[in-house]
Amino acid sequence: MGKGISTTAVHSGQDPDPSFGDVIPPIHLSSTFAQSSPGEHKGFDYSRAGNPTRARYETCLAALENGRYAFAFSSGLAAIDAIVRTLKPGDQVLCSDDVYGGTFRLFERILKNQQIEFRFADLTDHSQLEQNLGANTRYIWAETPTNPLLKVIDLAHLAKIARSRSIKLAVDNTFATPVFQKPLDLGADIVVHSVTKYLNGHSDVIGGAVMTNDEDLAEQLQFIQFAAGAVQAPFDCYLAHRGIKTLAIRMKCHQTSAMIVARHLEQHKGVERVLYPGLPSHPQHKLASTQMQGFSGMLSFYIKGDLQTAKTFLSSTRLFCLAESLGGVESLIEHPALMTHASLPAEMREKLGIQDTLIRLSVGIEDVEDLIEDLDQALEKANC
Ligand code: P1T
Repeated sequence: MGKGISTTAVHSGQDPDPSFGDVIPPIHLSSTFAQSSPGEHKGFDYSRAGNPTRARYETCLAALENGRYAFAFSSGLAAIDAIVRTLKPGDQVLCSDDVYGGTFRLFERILKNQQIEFRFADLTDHSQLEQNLGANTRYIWAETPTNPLLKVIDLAHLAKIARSRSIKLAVDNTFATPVFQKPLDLGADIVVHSVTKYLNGHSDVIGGAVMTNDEDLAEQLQFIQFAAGAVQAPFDCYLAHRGIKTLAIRMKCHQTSAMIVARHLEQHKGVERVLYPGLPSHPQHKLASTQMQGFSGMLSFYIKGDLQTAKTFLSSTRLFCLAESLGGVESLIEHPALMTHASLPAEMREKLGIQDTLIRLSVGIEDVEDLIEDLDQALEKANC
């Protein structure tokens, strides 16, 4: 098999089916599998434990991230939850301060009650990283680029610090995707994805995935997947596996258009500041240019004005759909403070810079001239 990511995406886990030679393997919807005598079967006994459609898809997921193991979960948050379930009471996680609001909510409102301590720090600042490591830190948890502020964190540095202290490094690679960033190659122990986003790419599946090369972690994750049961259903595995085939070409289009949109907004009189790792004005642009092979399709910006200006703008776009989520072929727009990051305490949002004028775009694969025209007419309506 070829080593390029497009080849992997199209072929991995997609050998023709042996029964009739289907080039697209059939979907195995069965919840259970016949046994010839107790414990004797053809490799699958019950679909929570394993399913042929899921197994093919997991083969592809692992290959995309250069991992040996992958596990498919029913959502990105279920995948994140499974990773933290490898910890025990008293253990600590040091997490990047800017993460998806739902990740913060899961950590602080559910897993914290199980006596797991979460610390949040700006991991772009290496002194904050060192200061916040404790004797019981078991995971460093990084989203990069972060959601929604697009901060870029130095994964090779984190991996070095983590390794020197026998801490595991977990990276949420949802925004970058393996097309633009491969955390395991940079020294991470675990990669997690909200498959709901770019991997599936068509806004019609909720899913999550965990990839690793660590045999011990893989054994624990497989057990948690089986025993806790938040597995991805076969039909959703099929859809996500199908979506992945076009991942590389979609990502190239997302990033080309996002760069054009970012440059356009940066010179617009109605825009205060644009956050996009591909812009030279981005504080970690240099790091992003070496750590990533592309800058992806997510960008945020501060609109000039106040909450009302932002609301008018958000209600005025026609192509950009006002909705949570990201990474689909269609462009989405949202207001982090009132939508995806509403679960963060107001002081934390303020401190981070998730203000009322912050707007996040997921730039889709439509014609970029149409996208710009849409943003311009909405900015005009908002009196910018
Ligand atoms: O929605 P779910 O599949 O459970 O994935 C959670 C998740 C995990 N990690 C990152 C970086 C994410 O962005 C998300 C989900 N994010 C959104 C729904 C959003 O609009 O930002």
